[in-house]
Amino acid sequence: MFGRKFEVNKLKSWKNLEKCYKKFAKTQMRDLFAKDSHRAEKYSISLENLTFDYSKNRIDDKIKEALLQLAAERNLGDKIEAMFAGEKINQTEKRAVLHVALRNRGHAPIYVDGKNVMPKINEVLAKMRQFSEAVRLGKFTGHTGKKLTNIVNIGIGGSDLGPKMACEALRRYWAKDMKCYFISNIDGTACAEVLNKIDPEETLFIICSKTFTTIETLTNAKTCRKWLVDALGEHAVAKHFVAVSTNAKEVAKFGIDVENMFEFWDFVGGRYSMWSAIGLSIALAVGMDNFEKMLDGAYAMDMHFKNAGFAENIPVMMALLSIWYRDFFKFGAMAVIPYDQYLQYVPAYLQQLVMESNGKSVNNEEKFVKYGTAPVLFGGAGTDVQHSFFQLIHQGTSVIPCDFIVPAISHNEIGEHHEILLANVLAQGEALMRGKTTTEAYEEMIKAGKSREEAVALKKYKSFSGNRPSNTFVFKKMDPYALGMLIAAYEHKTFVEGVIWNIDSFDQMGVELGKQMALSILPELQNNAATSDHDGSTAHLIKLIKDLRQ
Ligand code: G6Q
Repeated sequence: MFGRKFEVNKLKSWKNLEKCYKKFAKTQMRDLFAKDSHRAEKYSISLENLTFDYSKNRIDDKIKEALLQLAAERNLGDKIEAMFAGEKINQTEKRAVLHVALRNRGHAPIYVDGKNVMPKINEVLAKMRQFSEAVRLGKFTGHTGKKLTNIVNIGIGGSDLGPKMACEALRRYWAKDMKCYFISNIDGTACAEVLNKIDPEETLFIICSKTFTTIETLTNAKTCRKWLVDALGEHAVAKHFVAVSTNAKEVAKFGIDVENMFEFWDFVGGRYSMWSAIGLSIALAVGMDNFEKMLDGAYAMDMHFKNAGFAENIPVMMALLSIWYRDFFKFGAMAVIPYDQYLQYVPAYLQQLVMESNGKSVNNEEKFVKYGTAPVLFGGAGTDVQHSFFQLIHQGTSVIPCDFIVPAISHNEIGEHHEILLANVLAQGEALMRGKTTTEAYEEMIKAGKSREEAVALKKYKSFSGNRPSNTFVFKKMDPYALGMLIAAYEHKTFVEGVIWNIDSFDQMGVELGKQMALSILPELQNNAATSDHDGSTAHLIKLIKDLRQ
């Protein structure tokens, strides 16, 4: 849709960045900090009470300028406008990309194919409010009249990770008697372990599936339906099952009254859908007011992204730094470490957002790209991960830029816990940046009373190369508004990266091949049909498993 044929790595700004890299690669951040006492203020951006500190990165003003030139040369501004205007920027699927419309709290019209999408969006939000309030107040009850207090979200991928992450992030806002469960995996264990814990009379199942054809979700939904019908009878289904989908026909076919269906649209990508009715479990758990506060936070980030100059734009700077490391330093991975137990599912959520959106090798001009696209993203909650993979982050042979996320105030200010947590996140960023030279390591050991011989023998093991980048997000407290801001920032970062890499961040064709092949293997496992057309290893594994199952 953007018309021009070109290759990103031939752009003038790209070539310039290659030169910048050569000159700058050895520069030490600890020297940059020593030279400039205002570096932290200079390289921080605040939006309300959220601050993005990117000062511990291997950049200076010149590099920043060169990165901004790349954004300009890729016409980023026009592309942001195109997304917000509802243009069909998902070019392989010929769809608009309008998760921003779902949280368009200013309610200005947004048109797709000449039709304003806002009235429908607001209608569904109103329906979510009505339904979630009725359930929470015990007005909409189960078949036997009991209050519905177990919410079971059945979905997978984009229909699971967002609601699961957000429900956990906002656990402190759950109604006292409400409990949320998530079933995604086709592994029967996922279903069994949830069903073992709950009472059918008090359970509401939300089947979340954009297409309503996903085998895992439909299989799990059928199992749960049977479990409920066995306990309460066929008539109970209407009171215990609702669906969130774009596919009314399949919803009806499954046996759910379309009255109990919450609609969304093909301009909402699965991994961008937690702001739609896919977030119904969030609304049920924390209440619609809080759900809307989450939308408000995302809207604030949307407006910042749309209107702030690129040099002062959080998602734009996040993306440019990521590209700097991925394509010029050739770092292949990044880590996201929230220092907040409630954010423990954020890395898993971002894994899908980043790797499914930008894990691509063909550009928008049907050419294989000649540069790196999405890095591997992994992470986990601090401080736990300091005691697992941080060894590699500090001293491994790969440099892995980190994002640290931390609220200044905890929901659980117990004794010194939060101060210790805060000290740890700050220490990690500082240690990664500064490192420790062999001389420093040696002197430290001597001071601590080690013999010279021992200190010499250990000084390399105890040294840290440092110069390892990190960003730090600090905000006041993990509330719905802050969560909305944070997640929207990562969404837009992902979009900017896709624009610069000239790839479609909104399709996911890479997940198809495995699905397709599973369908062909299934009958071979179920019947005694001979294995056909597989490589030797797969055929061997099929036989082995069949033998073991007999
Ligand atoms: C997300 C992907 C994918 C999708 C799941 C579930 O962007 O498209 O993760 O969300 O495959 O799809 P359904 O919602 O259609 O069941």
